[in-house]
Amino acid sequence: MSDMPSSRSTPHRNPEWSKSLFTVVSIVVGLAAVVALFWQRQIGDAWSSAFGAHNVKTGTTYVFQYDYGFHPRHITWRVGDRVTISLHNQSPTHYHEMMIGRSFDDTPSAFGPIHTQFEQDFWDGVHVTMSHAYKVDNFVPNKAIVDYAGPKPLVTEGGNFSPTLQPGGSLDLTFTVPNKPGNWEYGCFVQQFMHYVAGMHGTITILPAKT
Ligand SMILES: [Cu+2]
Repeated sequence: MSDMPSSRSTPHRNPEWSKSLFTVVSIVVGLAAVVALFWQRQIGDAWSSAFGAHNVKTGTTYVFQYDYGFHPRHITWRVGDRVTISLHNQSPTHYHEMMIGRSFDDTPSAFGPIHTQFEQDFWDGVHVTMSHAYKVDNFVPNKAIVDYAGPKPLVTEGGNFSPTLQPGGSLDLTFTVPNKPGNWEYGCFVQQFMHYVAGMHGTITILPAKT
């Protein structure tokens, strides 16, 4: 019994010890918060891809190009909605384009087939208004019906509908989402598909018109 009081005889905690405990607890809580945030994002992404929790975009969708990717990586539109893609090349050094389509057109090369563009061009037959064109290297309208509001960029022939922006370039494409529901892809095929391979692509879900 004589040793009982001694085991309890710590009325004052060591202040150094509580300070370091506080630090450790803060770090653990901080890390837990970061992990939770990432986890939540993962779950969110997995949930949207598995169950199609669609955030239908109306009005303007800002699409940013960088070395090498697009932000956002997924867009959902609805047939019949009036929408604008506001495309911005954020790269300080590289040209980037944006094609929208399905499956690939292949060109043979010494290293095997190279995907040069999409086999099916989303923009075929679509009425598009291009505006605010700035630092556009060239633009291929392909089979889209294009109106130019403001400066008209250098228009070239051949291949999918695709604006190619210089570093810092931008433009707006306004159109009514055509009756082409389903899944589409967008990508940058610059430098023999290498931008695409490096991550420059995303997906578009087009929902049927509201009935
Ligand atoms: Cu690119």
